[in-house]
Amino acid sequence: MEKNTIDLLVHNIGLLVTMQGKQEARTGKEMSNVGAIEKGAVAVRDGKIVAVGREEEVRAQIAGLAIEEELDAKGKLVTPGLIDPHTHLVHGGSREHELDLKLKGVSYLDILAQGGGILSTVRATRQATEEELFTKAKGSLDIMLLHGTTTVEAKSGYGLTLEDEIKQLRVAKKLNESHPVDLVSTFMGAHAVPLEYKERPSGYVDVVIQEMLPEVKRQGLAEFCDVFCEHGVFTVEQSRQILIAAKELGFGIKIHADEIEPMGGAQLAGELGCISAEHLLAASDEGFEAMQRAGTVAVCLPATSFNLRLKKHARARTMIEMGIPVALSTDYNPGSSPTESIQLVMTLGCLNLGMTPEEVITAVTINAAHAIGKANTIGSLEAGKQADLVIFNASNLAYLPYHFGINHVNTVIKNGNIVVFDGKLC
Ligand code: IZC
Ligand code: ZN
Repeated sequence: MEKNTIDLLVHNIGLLVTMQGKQEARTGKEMSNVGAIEKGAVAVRDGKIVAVGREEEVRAQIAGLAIEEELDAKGKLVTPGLIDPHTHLVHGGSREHELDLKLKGVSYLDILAQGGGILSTVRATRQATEEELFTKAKGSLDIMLLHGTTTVEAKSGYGLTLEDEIKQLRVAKKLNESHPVDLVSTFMGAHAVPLEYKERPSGYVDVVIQEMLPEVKRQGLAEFCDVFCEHGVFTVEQSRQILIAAKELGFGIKIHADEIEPMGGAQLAGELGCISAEHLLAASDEGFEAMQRAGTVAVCLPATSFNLRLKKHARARTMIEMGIPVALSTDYNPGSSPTESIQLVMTLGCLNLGMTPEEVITAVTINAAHAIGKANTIGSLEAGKQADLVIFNASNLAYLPYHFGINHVNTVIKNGNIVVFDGKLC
């Protein structure tokens, strides 16, 4: 039977950005429709939203019900919980030693080709215990939550043996079970060719397809499979083989496409019907057309291009105009994007990709939800969806990307529970 009480009423919201309206992935001008309401309120019961809108309307809707707790938003800005749809959350070690190489002009792919980069994190991750990986990733998840992120996609890909990939995925599963932030897991055994297979990369592709994918599926440890399709990593043909095998096993599929070299990864994403394609700095118009036809979400990662000192940016404006839904993400990882802050990414989305504050908030809420197949439960504030919302120390959307490099979060509500209050974890 329905409870006749309201667990939490968030009221006195100055500007309530709901993302109400079209719930399919948003493209073109729809990316500017953020469903903003002045003087708003949100009523929550059992972790879900029961009413959302202008405060007087919400109060009328819930009239007669006892309200267990009221939270005064003090006229501030409220948005849906932010979604980070592309991270390499679970890993051992860090790579600050690469900064010096980077400053000397050594490229990301050259560092990898010399056995560093991803492969140095593979060594650290293989050496780490499950507990050590858990503690480190939990620290990062706490930082993400403090910055307003309530759902995170997390990839494996630093184990590169069946056992070590499973170790990473088990950590993500345990974090999902124990941390307020929800995790969505992606198997990325095809993140790099391990040194053991340096002379025989096709042998490693066989291991990924024949051993790893079926076992990860059997243990139910990942929803998605991703491949790093890049010069010197996995070819388009190898990526195709792996993603087709994953699709046949029932995984959703994703691809790191055309980040540094134009490889045809975006075309492959469209051809195979990937749910998302990531990076895309070097993607061609043909690649974009294929993605547009397939409805593939473009996940742009501007903190990565910033950190790699690339002169180029993903062509977000072109994609938005072509009708490709654009999402934004941190790409949090120890090499090319050591930051947990989705707010920094929002600033870079504006300043480096030319997106407006409205397009940016769409990209980290409803479109990010689509990139991980979760738009039926998160990504907007609507009756029936999860009560994931953020109160910012701001009165309008533009203030978030404008005042950059700091944390604007005041309060985070996750599944109806206050988990960050006054900028601190509860
Ligand atoms: O550890 O460098 N790009 N994978 C693809 C990464 C960056 C993560 C890393
Ligand atoms: Zn990545």
